[in-house]
Amino acid sequence: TFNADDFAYDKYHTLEDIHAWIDKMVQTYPTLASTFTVGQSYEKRDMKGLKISSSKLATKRDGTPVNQKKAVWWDGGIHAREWISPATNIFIAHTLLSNYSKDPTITHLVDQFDYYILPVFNVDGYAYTWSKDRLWRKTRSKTIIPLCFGADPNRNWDYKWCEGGASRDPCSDTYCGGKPFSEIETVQVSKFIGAHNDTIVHYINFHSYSQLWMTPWGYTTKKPDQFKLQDDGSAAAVDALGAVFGTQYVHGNIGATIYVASGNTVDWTSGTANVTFSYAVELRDTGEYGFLLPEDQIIPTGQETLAGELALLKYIEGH
Ligand code: ING
Ligand code: ZN
Repeated sequence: TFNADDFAYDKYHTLEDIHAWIDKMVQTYPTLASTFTVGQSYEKRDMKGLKISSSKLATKRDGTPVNQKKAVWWDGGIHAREWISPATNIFIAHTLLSNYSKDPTITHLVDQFDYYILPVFNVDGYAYTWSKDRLWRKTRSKTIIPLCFGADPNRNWDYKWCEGGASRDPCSDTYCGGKPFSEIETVQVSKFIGAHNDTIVHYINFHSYSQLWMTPWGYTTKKPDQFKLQDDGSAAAVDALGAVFGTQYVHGNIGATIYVASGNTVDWTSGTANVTFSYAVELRDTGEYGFLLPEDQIIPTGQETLAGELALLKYIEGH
């Protein structure tokens, strides 16, 4: 056990420690933080998140209050081995909480939006990377092949499911599952987003690695009608991120920027749930360490990603 401020933000943590950290945040910042769960995983672990919500009303640009706050969803660890993504969500959540009422930009943006943060989406896979196989990616469900486990939770969504850049082979790392939403984890997150899609305007699905800030579509190299509106937000994020330490990110549509990958999370949040500002971010690095990013890069990655995110939130607030 630990106190909120002696949590080692410069280390990677087990799922148990991350869930204990969430509880500690709620105890330390009870007026701002609460827990939520989207349900349990295939192996019955809690999919536990941290909600940040201030009691102040949000305001329009002319200063008049709005009743219904808009909301933001960020998640990490959809792919088990991408450890920097939970760590970055943890760093950002802690910075928002500990700087509320101290830093004017953070205070303003915490008042303007409610935040749902799920640091570890793929809880079973994440536990498996600590216990058995550091480079595991998928969920841990049974498949029709006895020796092959899991589907890719970023190929399992019911939007252009398994049309391209995904595999029907249960032994593949990009296995799309036996049917759309075959995985309990993607079902539960999609239900939560669907139930809140009157308020959620912004989604980020954090991955590593490659240093990319991307928007739909992933199932095709074509761009959606709203591409410019979305990608201008990526440009604002990438500029602010690079200004911190000079880290270079590329932005654009998924299909043209990394590769075609259908049934992915943000195609569904954008195409089905109408979350306009849906992003997929590939954090550090560009391949030197890859998934095994050293712990001394956790805080710098958190700092620069927070700067990018604050710039994007300001952009979204104005659009
Ligand atoms: N890359 C992502 C993957 O799932 C991606 C790239 C992101 C594809 C968003 C589609 C949508 O393959 C990693 N490293 O996981
Ligand atoms: Zn990933």
